[in-house]
Amino acid sequence: MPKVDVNLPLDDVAALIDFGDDELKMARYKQYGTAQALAMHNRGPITYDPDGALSTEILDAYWREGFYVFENVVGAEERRDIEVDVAELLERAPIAKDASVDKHGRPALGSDCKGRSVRMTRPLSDPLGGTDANHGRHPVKMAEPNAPDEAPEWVMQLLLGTLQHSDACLRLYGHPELLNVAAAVNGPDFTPFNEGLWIKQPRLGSSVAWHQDGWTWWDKPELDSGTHGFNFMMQLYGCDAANGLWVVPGSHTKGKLDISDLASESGSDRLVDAVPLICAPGDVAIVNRQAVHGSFANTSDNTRVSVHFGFHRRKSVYGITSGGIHNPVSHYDDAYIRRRSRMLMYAIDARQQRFPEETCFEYGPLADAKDEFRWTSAARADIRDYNLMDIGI
Ligand SMILES: O=C(O)CCC(=O)C(=O)O
Repeated sequence: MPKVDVNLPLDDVAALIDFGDDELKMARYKQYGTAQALAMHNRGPITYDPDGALSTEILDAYWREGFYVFENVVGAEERRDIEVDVAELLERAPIAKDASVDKHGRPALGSDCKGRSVRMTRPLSDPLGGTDANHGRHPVKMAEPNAPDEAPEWVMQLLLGTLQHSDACLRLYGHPELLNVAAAVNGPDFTPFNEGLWIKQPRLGSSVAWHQDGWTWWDKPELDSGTHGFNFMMQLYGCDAANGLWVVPGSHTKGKLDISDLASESGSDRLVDAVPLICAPGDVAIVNRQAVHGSFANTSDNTRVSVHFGFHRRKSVYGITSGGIHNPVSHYDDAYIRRRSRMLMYAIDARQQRFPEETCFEYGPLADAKDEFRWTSAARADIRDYNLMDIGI
């Protein structure tokens, strides 16, 4: 099986990469958080009630905690496809932030995209905390361990518009059981949000400062725990307290929280109530976008590759003018939502071609136009820069 190559000599630097004076506190925090996470009742396979609906227990746990870990969803064969694509994407990463070539001198991944694509970061840094980026939603700076001398100057942290770069990610996007979950959580007329591939390379991966996603509905009377939607996060190699996402359980029910206060009360960026996602390869977490979440610099030996794709309720996006982070500010009318939703149709067809024995998901809103959306070379051209029409709210 090809392995993601991070091009870093590991043995002699292992002992040097840590959180410095805070290393012991960090180690205890990770150990405690892991125990708390594993004691929660929000993990297990995707199961159904006798009437065929997603299990009530799963839905109750998701709405209570703000996240759920679906175990063993993506099998070895599909993970291998994704691994091959991810290895290739990393080979094509720009050699530096805003560079137009990769390390082989070829046009870099994303260099010909009009929409947002690659985010390069300094190893183990926090590029967002304490800045105005993303409507200022990351107020607290995270600890930044020293990078090893051998580290490259830049590492790829995120690729957006993933579905145009990886057929394997496109096929995952059409996963029937996950789309059943999306329908159960957001209603059968659920809509896309956006897609990203998050990569935390060992001893290099940078942090993502604590935040709550969403900016559109916080002050509106209609706000409830699900207004800003959710993300699925498929873990290619699994994840743990060192390289994974942390979530504050229940925080999605509390409206917009003051993250600076949470950090002050905690005495550091180690938020006291947070727990890490603990996943095995092929597990898929569903994480409410309103939950407080973030991830630390990855000082561990383990790579995290998370394939993210998010969905909204139609009523949260229909008729709204929003954007500005993932996509240009746009008005989300019927035509816009329908055009963006074609990605689901292509994904379902691409998946059917690869896994013909599976029963496909029926996406109601575009069921009348199935034949328009076959996954062909013409379709490949049609989805170029599709993420300019992400549905950010
Ligand atoms: O996976 C991560 O480390 C960060 C993901 C995140 O912040 C998000 O999806 O909003």
